[in-house]
Amino acid sequence: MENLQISVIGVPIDFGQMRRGVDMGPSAIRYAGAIERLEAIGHTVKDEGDIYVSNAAQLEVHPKLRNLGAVVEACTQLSNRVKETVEQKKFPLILGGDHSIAIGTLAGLAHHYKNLGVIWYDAHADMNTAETSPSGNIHGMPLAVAMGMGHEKLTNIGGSGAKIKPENLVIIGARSVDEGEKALIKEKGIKVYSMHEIDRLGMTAVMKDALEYLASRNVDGVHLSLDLDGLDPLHTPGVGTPVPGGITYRESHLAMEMLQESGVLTSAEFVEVNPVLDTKNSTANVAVELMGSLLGESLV
Ligand code: B3U
Ligand code: MN
Ligand code: MN
Repeated sequence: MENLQISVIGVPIDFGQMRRGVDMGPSAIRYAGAIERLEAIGHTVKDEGDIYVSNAAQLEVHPKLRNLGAVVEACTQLSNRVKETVEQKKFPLILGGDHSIAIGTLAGLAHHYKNLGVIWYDAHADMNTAETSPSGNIHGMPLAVAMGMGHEKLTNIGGSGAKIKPENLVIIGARSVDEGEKALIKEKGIKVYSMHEIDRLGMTAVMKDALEYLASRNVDGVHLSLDLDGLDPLHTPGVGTPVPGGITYRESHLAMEMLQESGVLTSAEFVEVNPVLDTKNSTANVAVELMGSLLGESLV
């Protein structure tokens, strides 16, 4: 396995949804030993600290795009940091924060990767716009924004236009998808491995197919965006919107190991860890264990 230069960037934001505390995700993940774990594999790890996000309650009342200004500010900073990290030939590892931060991550990656593959590991499709969102929460919108849809303050982060192509995206673990998102998935022909496919085919076949699909698209990099609510809440209870019937702990390790084996991964983010909703920091612990499998830890 190749030893990487990993840059860890924390994004302590909870404004993309309504439950406070997910801004403590980066601290919880560090506390769970992320840096040491990756160093033990043999990687050179630099903790770049957190980007600055004011944790003051936002005054902005925008019922369809909650805390828009704060999200734009954080994602703009993150986009620049991710862009610089890639330019320095380092591997960006982003710690959330709620999933709205993926808007910044993907905008930063898009400066370098013109045909990026994205693996979205999540119970949700995160493909709403202000018009289709049932909640007004921006953490349910990052994939729509990255495909160039939504408020222009969001789609213009890191430059105007789409940052990823719908045909270069795979979603794994979906089981709570809104009507507007279903219509968009159909319209764009997006590859989704819902819980149905995972149950029916098994995770081995799902990952094999997903990786073959991305390879057939000739992607120039692969980003993993892992929302801890993709797993079953039995394993990762510390998330804002748990959905029962999710991916198991072992299936998730297998998915990470297969992604590592493929050798195509170029960046990753772990989001939605909310230690306030947790006991004994268990969700951050799982995040760090999965990071180990993703980045080359061997079992024997
Ligand atoms: N699809 C719903 C719920 C949701 C999305 N992402 C999370 N929850 N974590 C929405 O609000 O857009
Ligand atoms: Mn989710
Ligand atoms: Mn998500």
